[in-house]
Amino acid sequence: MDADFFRKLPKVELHAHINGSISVSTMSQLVAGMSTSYNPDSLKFKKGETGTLKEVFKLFRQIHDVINNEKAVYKVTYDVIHEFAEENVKYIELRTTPREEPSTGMTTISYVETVLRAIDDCAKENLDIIVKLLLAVDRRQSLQVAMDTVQLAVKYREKSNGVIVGIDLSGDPKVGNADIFIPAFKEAQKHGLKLALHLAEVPAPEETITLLREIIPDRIGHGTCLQPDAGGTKDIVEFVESHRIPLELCLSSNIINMTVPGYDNHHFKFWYDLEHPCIICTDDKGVFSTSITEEYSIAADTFQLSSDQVWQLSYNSIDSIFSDETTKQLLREKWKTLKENLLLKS
Ligand code: 6MZ
Repeated sequence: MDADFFRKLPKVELHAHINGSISVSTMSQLVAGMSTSYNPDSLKFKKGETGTLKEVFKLFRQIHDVINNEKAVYKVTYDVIHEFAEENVKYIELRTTPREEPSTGMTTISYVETVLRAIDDCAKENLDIIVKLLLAVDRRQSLQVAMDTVQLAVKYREKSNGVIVGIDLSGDPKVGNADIFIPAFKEAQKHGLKLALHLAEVPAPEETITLLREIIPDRIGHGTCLQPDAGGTKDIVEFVESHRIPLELCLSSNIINMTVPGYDNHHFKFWYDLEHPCIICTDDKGVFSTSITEEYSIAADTFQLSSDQVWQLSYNSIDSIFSDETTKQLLREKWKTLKENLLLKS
């Protein structure tokens, strides 16, 4: 399998934060038009660099300083969708935290409307990619803000004709206690929104088991420390396994921010060997200087996956998307059409 195989492989991306996915090209164009001292190269980790979670989250604050108006939000969203489409991602669920910026007049409402407008404009271009959106709750926020985000998601799901499909919980995993958001997550479930929660990105067994039992999320982001040898517990593993809660796994992100010591040690292996639903994702392709193509290639190299296994990994991800059976069937047909060509050539 060469680089071309991984690029041509049809892919699903289910864990991509919009502002973390910004490419150097987009960032350079945005910075060029601003009176800012930020150098686009300083707003990401270069290949081989690592950093603490504190450093990672400082970068997000700096990126937010640049993406502080609707025009920039539009451009990032629009460019990110095109970049994933170029990598043969056929279905993507982007996620983003509605943000207000009084200095530019941007509100959480105009933020969400802008992201949806960019998604809609891409759809009008007939790119070969289906784009859905999750609205994110940041762990730093209050329950009231989380409730507002759920209300926004409910309102704009209707207005966007179903582009918004769910709610994400993210933010610095070392900050706050996610238990406080349980009423908001229950409200989201009441309205039929799906939940993708960052859980156990760092060891947090009590928070993790409480959220699992109270909410039963539809997917887990990272799940780095679910297993006992990583700071989790047997009960947590049993819960996740018995409920078959899919895991969004972001290999390079975990290595770069040092929550996993090396690719060989990544929990992908633990869950893949259990035949648990595992989805390869990028997290923040811009910040971590990676791509979904590279992440598949790294997974294949590290865990000695054959081309058939890689194809199956990508194909099985379709089962975990937050869309209806018709969309899943459409994607499965697409994968089957593309399969023969891809595997015969490799
Ligand atoms: C937790 C993360 C994250 O929402 O402005 N985010 N949250 N763990 C991670 N692993 C490294 N990577 C990104 O995108 C940036 C926001 O996504 C979340 C953080 O809340 C960050 O501020 P948006 O589009």
